[in-house]
Amino acid sequence: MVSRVEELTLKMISRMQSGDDNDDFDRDVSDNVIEAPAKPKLKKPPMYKVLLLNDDYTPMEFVVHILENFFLMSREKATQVMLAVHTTGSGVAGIYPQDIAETKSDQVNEYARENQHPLMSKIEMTD
Ligand code: TYC
Repeated sequence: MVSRVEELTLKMISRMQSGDDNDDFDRDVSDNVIEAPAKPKLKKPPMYKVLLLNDDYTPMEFVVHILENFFLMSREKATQVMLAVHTTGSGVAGIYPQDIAETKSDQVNEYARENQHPLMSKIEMTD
């Protein structure tokens, strides 16, 4: 039994030897090619906000310290975000894939507790 690949190989050799043009051969070969899907089906991971919640007792300087050290903000940016949380009740410290957002939020809550401040953070899925 001659396989399809062998059949095409023999056809290619005879075409090459005879100097024929290769249009039919190209069509035969293209029938045997599995094309990649037009769009690779990779989904971007859902992103989560890490929110800081306001309270009446955590010192402003401690919140700024958190934003600088856990969320890598400049002093100026950290102060802006801290004041936004202070005046509105909550604010976004950062946006990350779920596992990173959970870890950051847990680290902030643990660090605040260790330092006897009531500061809390939580995560929320982005829209
Ligand atoms: N409201 C606090 C104060 O007046 C400051 C504060 C800001 C606390 C942001 C928590 O997430 C917070 N000292």
